[in-house]
Amino acid sequence: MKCDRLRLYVVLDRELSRGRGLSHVTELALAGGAGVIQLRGKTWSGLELYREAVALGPLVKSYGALLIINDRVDVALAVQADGVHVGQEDLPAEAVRRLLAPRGVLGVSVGSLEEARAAAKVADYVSVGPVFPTATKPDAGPSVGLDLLRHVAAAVGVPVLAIGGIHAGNVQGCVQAGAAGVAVVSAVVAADDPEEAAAAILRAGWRDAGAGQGCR
Ligand code: TZP
Repeated sequence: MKCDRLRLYVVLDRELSRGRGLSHVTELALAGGAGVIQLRGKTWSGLELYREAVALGPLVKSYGALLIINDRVDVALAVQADGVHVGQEDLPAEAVRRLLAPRGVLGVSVGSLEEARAAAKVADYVSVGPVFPTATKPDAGPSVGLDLLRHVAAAVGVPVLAIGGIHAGNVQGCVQAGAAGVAVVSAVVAADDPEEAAAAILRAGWRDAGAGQGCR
């Protein structure tokens, strides 16, 4: 996986897109520099997810970005997405790894060092969060802060993403703590101008960084 693409990872959320279609928001996020788009629809039917993923696939590919499906390995395989992202309550990462082709990208959400160490044995990246308080995922638990991000980034041999409450004003702290990238929902999906919001996060986070910072 080209690690630089992980710098800005946008997680789609229909509830936050202010009536704009997800394809439209995705196109703007990609134009602003997002390297990964995750389709997440926890309450959606398989058919809804499948249809949206089919629509997004060629668009994401045309920008050289990755399409990741949240949780639903079956949908990811059916649409030949680039990979799957699972949380601690989803199918175990080892089981997902067996289902995905060896080169399929596997991401795992973690909220502790132990979870990160376990996930890193099979995952291509882990996301740590919520780093900062967020209203987007009320069941995400208390924020874990930059210290845990720093510890995870130092402990595991795969790229680490920061997620939760991240925007252009705090992304630099995440990068300094060792994050290879940031995963955001509201800062891009709910922005007045998602393209500029995406570009602003990248400018703020990687102004001084060399290529590959935070990559393993
Ligand atoms: N996992 C941990 S926090 C979170 C997810 C999906 C939501 C992040 O949303 P936002 O709007 O970027 O704070």
